[in-house]
Amino acid sequence: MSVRRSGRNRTRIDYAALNETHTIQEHNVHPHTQAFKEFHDASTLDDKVCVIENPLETFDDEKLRDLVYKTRLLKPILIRGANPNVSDTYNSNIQLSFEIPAYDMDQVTEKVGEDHKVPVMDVMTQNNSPFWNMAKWRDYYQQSREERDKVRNVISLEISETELGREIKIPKIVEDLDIVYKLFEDNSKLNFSQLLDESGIVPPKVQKYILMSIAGSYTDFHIDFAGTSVYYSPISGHKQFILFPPLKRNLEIYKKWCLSDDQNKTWLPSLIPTLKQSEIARLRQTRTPEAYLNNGFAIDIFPGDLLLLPSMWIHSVYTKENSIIIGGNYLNLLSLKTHLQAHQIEIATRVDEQFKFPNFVKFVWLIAYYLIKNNDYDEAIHEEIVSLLNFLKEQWTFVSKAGGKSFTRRDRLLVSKIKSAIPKEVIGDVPAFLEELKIKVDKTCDNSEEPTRKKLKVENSNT
Ligand SMILES: O=C(O)CCC(=O)C(=O)O
Ligand SMILES: [Fe+2]
Repeated sequence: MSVRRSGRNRTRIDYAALNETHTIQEHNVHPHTQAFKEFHDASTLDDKVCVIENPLETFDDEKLRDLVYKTRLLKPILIRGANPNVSDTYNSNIQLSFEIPAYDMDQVTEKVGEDHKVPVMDVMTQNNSPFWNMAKWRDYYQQSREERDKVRNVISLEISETELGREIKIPKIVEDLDIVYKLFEDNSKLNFSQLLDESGIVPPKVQKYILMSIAGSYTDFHIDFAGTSVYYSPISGHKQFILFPPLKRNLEIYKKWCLSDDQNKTWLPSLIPTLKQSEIARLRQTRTPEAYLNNGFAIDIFPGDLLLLPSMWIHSVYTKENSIIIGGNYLNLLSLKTHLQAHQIEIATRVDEQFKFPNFVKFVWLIAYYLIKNNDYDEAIHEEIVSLLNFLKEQWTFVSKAGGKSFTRRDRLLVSKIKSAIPKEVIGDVPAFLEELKIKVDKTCDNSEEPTRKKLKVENSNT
């Protein structure tokens, strides 16, 4: 199982200093809560999110698919009242295929299992505490505010293999987009799933999480692992997100902030300057997606809503009321380039393995294999495929140039890690495989309006 958030690099809260000015109760308030609330008051949604609310006509899977492809999954999509099981808010014109039962905490506990282990985050330190199971968590969740010792949050409990998980059907659009899910799908033509099975490659468990948050919980700014896109749908409660688009300069600031020692003292948005009109004009010239040209914003998420968060958006989350949410993460072809970029950011910000997408690099090789065998790509994802080829070439170059005097112990470890990520038993000879991929890319280049071969040079990505 992959844990979704890291407390790494975070300084401990100085409780002694807090004691001088705060009451014990206030120890449960994360230092950024106030700043979050002020930010929230200051912003409006405008055209920054595609909001589907009270549609006059049916909004179904087909319409959502059109919207996703029109926006290339670059802009957040929020569909209000999408879950028929949340009858208070459900809008019957919304007819999307997914199944998320609206269980309360007792039912969730029963369906997950009382003894099931639960990774619990201490909101103040943002670290996970061991030794919790569902029964203990249920008892804690049902306590009154006065009875609780601390504010705790559960955001990393994957439930695919529980009774609850088996009852949940993820949104059809997510199932269609999730490229790793596709690898494991039964496909008689390619028999891909059997090949993976024989090679001992198992599906990553990241599709179905249950999040259970006590009011006052706060999850500080982060990018979800491998820049995965997210679906997020509350059953109960009230959540608030602050979102920043993955503009290059936002990512640079984010990286520096992650590497600094004082995330608890520094409110990330205070480091991000407001975009000037002249900069917006310049970014437009560089083909920066229109959906990225904003200064960050807050959104409220209610029971029955379905939020589709695009790849690599920087976000923090505040819990207004005790909340239960079903959500999940997925890699998709439209966002392949940003997934690869997010992977480099994780390396640069020294994210621990346990907080990463499981076997990410292996899956990148397998995605390439799938694309070659399935002939499943076109001009629409041209740039993504070029990035894919560049990334894999780089991996291979690093491994094949391994050795020599300048190689440190760290380099050797890295080489063995990169080597073990190559699924040779599936893809066969690596240079031949890369050549095959290059030929395919060249073909799409020929059909594309993009500047062609120049793009194939291996970009230096030592972020
Ligand atoms: O709901 C929360 O507190 C955090 C949600 C989130 O962004 C995540 O789990 O990655
Ligand atoms: Fe997140």
